[in-house]
Amino acid sequence: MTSTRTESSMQDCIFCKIGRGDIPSRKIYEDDDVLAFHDINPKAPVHFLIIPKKHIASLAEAQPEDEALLGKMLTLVRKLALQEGCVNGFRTVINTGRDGGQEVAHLHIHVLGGPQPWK
Ligand code: IU
Repeated sequence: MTSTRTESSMQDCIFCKIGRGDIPSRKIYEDDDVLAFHDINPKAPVHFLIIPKKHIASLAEAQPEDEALLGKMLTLVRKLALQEGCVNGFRTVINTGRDGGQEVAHLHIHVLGGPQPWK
């Protein structure tokens, strides 16, 4: 992808806008690299998303230089799941591409939890 295309994707990308704070979200965690916020259409009692602030379209687009960022996001899963009360476990999902059911073209980790039944 050329830098021009990357820049236009970032301008249009709804999760980039959420990451910049241009669109409000129910944040549960933020630092310079990462934002976590409640999913607008929760599929479980707890359902939040962890996104990189950097525009990465999907897991399939992640590059070797993103390794530390991906590790940070995965490490945050447990910490934030516990913070949100998922003491008996949680589910993590990363939908990737059209056949993976990805609807928003900005990498995100779904974290779902809370007392069953919900699955
Ligand atoms: P998917 O993995 O791309 O299919 O999931 C996208 C998720 O993003 C989905 O669960 C939406 O409810 C959620 N979402 C959101 O939380 N806020 C938004 O403004 C939009 C989508 I657009």
